Amino acid sequence: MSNHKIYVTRPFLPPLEELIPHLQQIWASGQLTNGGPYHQQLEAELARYLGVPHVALFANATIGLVTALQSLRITGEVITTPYSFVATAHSLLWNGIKPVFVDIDEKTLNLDPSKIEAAITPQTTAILPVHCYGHPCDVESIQKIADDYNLKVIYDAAHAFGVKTGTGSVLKHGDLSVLSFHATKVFNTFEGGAIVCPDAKTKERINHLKNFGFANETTVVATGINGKMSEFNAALGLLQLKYVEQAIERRQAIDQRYRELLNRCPGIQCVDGVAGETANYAYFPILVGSDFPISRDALYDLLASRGIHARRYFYPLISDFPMYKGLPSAQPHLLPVARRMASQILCLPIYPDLSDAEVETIAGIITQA
Ligand code: T4K
Repeated sequence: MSNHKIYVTRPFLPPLEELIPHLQQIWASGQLTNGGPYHQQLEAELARYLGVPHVALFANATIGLVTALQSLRITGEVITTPYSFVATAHSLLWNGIKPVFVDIDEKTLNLDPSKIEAAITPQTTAILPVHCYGHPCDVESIQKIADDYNLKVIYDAAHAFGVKTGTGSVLKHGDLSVLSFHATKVFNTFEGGAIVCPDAKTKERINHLKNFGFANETTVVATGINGKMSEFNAALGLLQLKYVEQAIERRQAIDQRYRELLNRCPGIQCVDGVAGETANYAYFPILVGSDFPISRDALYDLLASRGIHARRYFYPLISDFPMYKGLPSAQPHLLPVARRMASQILCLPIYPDLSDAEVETIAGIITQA
């Protein structure tokens, strides 16, 4: 195993020969992008698979987030989590919006609803929570606060492909949800993303915004951007969709095996999802406590020395990056839980091609550290 690198994730790729007929079709039609047949088919099939009203495909989730905020005309201040990938907060700065960081819940590692109200000011217009690792936020409590204060809710659902709670798809909550189909995600189109829209009118506005603002050949109704997904990426998505259940099943088996091997390891805590959810096993996060024999970073280095590239998602906190750390809400003492989690987190490799033997080796290195 020493010559064989293991990464935190590896993309699931459908058989190459299945892609060829689609490439031939794209070549024959000459329609490469701008809402062609593959784009339309993937939007329809994803809406059906995910159990959501409408899906608007995007070139990636970051442009999707920027556009989602634009489409709802969000301004002023937006409450969000410091414990995420930096794209979450960047989407606010790209819209000239001030991020207001609020601490996270220590069990779910998602925005803590009990701390949101104290951060609301007359400038607050929306909440931008993240379903971190695909574990659902407390959507009911967040919606109640949004209703009480007349705020919009945009979910960064980059990790939450296919996740369901007792009431169906988690993607139906809030005003909009944004998915990522990046190569590292459970469902990938190499690069890609989508906005889940509640109705056709909202989707129409989003379609204009992702196509420079064009409503028709000669009418520009908004300062749109180019956020379109190409036919190639959409064809990849249709192929992925055939195999995604199988890929999630394998992820679940890996998740279960890690838990069996690590659950009794002193100082290691496997981060749990929420009871009753249909999970997607996008990540396998563990917390390395102070009672573990070595530090989180020493464990990260130990694994790396054995060719295993775990990742510290999400360390550093977004609020520690230079463009955010001067904000009043970024002050370290205001975000104690996020800070503790960022110092203890380690995401272990999880992807369909990871073998049982590799999972056992990784767990063995941890338990013997
Ligand atoms: N919101 C949230 C909460 C997010 O997590 C993300 C992205 C976004 C928004 C924005 O979504 P997009 O605009 O990207 O659609 C990766 C991804 O680039 C990023 O999409 C993802 N979140 C983030 C959590 O992880 P890096 O810089 O850690 O990726 P990288 O290139 O180091 O890849 C990690 C490992 O994956 C590599 O060590 C090997 C493996 N890998 C990666 C790529 C790209 C492959 O095996 N093949 C590949 O093609 O950010």
